[in-house]
Parts: sequence; structure tokens; C-alpha cells
Amino acid sequence: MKPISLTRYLIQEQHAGRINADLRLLIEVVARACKSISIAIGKGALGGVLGDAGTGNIQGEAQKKLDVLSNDILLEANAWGGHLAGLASEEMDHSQPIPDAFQRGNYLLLFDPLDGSSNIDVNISVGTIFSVLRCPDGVTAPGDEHFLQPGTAQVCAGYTTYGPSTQLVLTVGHGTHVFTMDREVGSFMLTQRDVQIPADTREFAVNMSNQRFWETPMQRYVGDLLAGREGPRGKDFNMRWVASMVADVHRIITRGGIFSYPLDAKCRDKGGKLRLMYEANPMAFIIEQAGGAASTGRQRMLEVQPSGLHQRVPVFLGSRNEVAEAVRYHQQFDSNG
Ligand code: P6P
Repeated sequence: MKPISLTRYLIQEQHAGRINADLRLLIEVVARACKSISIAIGKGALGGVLGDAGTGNIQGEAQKKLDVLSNDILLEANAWGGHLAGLASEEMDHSQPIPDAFQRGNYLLLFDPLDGSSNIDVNISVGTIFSVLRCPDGVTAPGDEHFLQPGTAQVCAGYTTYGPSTQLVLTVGHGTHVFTMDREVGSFMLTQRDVQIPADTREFAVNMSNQRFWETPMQRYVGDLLAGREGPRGKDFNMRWVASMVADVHRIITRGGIFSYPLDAKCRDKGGKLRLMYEANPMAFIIEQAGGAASTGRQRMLEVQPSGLHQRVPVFLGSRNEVAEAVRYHQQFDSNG
């Protein structure tokens, strides 16, 4: 049976009362922007878009030309549709209300326009991550403070991975679904409905070069993974690390696993490496809707009360039984040292 398009899927969700017309428009606008980003990335060296932009973001990171281009594509695409009250981006210091020239809607959009962009110049998969919140009632010109809602308040989350194929992974709170871009037609087609991540795994993803900087429970947890079948876990594990969160998460969506970017001595003062509002929270919503789990190591990710737009958090997400195991090491350490 021919897969249905994203548009038809969204119309079905709207007719079922699970989304409204504005959220449908929002998702279609973001998907169209991701198609434009996919085309820009796909040109590679021929598109004159590789390399550094010569600017930096609030994270203190050098911006790639494609970081800036992807951000501009998403800003322009979402300005005039009337579905948004405001938006926030990893690449912008503060959130932006929709310009007065355009009608405003009831949603807030947050995004990392191009996550993993340090991998672009070496032709490794990168991605766009987005999260949708409701604008608080009565707020017509939202400021940063109106975005500071816990992950449980998300009405939609998704990412697009720009790899051998371009895939959009989406949840509106009724399962997680995968759409693959038909490059000839330019449509996203539903290729996997209701993803179910295996509860157990033998595959972990972490940047091992940080091992000496980790907290004790993380040292113990990974040490036992590495001990394999002779160790307390009684089974061997495999390791993968792409250093592109979207690519690592998509592998987990596809075959299970656990992804972690824990606290370490280098990022402790900042609260972690990955950002809560537009990386950890959308990924946590997607993973939980696919039967997985997401935690800071000490708290369910979606229940973290944000204190800042660019707040960072430690991240453990993926196969729910393995995430529970990693959390257990932290609980044991916090209780008994
Ligand atoms: P490291 C990419 O820069 C990113 O934000 C995530 O996509 C990725 O998981 C992580 O950082 C990689 O960090 O320290 O391994 O380079």
C-alpha cells in the first residue's frame, strides 16, 4: 500500500480532533522549511554553504554558514502564517515575537536549526530539532519567560535528520511516527507509524573521551557496561557515537539503545552540554511517545522546570529499562555514596 503523505496524516489527525488547523499549518510550515534546509545541505561544497559564518552564538560556539542559513529559513517560513505568537532558537540570544506586521497565533516554536553542525564539513548526518508549546492565555507579545514551560507542556515535537535519506520524526502526543522525504516529489511520506523502541538494549552512545571528567555514578555505570558478560551486567555491549544528537537519537528510534551526555567537570558549571528547551525536551517527548524514557539521571526530563531559555541539562534517553538502570546508579550513589 502506498504510504500516505505528511499532509494527509495531519488532516487525519485534525479530523480525529488530535490537532487543530493552526498546529497542522505549523507542522507543515516547519516540514517545508526542513525540505529547503535539506536541499541546501545536499549541495555541499557546490552550494558555497560550507565552513564558518565568522559569527558566534550565545553558547559561545562558532556558527557555521548553514547554522545561520537554516535559522533564517525557519524564521522566514514561520513569520507570516498566523500560527505562531513567538519563536526561540539556539542561534538567537533571546526569543522573538512574531512581527507586528503579521497576525499572531497561539503557539510558541523553539528549535535548534542545525544540530551537530560541526559534522557538516565532514559530510556526517546533521539535523533540525523543534518543540511546540502553547502561548500562555492573554499573552500577545511573548518574552523569554513565557517559553519556560516544562517538557510535559509540549503539544508537538520533531526532528529532521539529513542523512542518506531525509527523515522527519514527529509526535503530537499520540505516538511517534517517521516520514521519509520523496526527493522527486518533495513530499514527506509516512514510512513508519507508531515507533516502539525496544525496552532493553546492548548498545550505548556516549563520548568516552570525557570519561575521566564524569561523576562517580556515570563512571560506575559505563565501567559495568564495558565489563560486559564477565561483569555485573552479564552481557556484552556495543558502542556508537556520531557526535550528532539527531543521528544518535535516530539510531535509537530505529533499533533501541541508550544515549547519554552526562555532567562532566568541563560542563558542570553550565549544567551540562545539551540544551533543555530545544534539544533534550523535544527528544524526550519523541522518545517517551515511542515507549522509551528520558532523564537527567536524577529526574524525568519532561518534568524539569526550566529556569532559562538556553539552560543545559545532563541527558540519558532511549530504551526504558536501560535508562532506568543508569538512573539506578545515580540514585544508589546519591543515597550511599
Ligand atoms: P561532543 C553537537 O555539537 C552536539 O550539540 C550534539 O548534537 C552532540 O550529541 C554533542 O554536541 C556532541 O558533543 O562533545 O561529543 O562533540
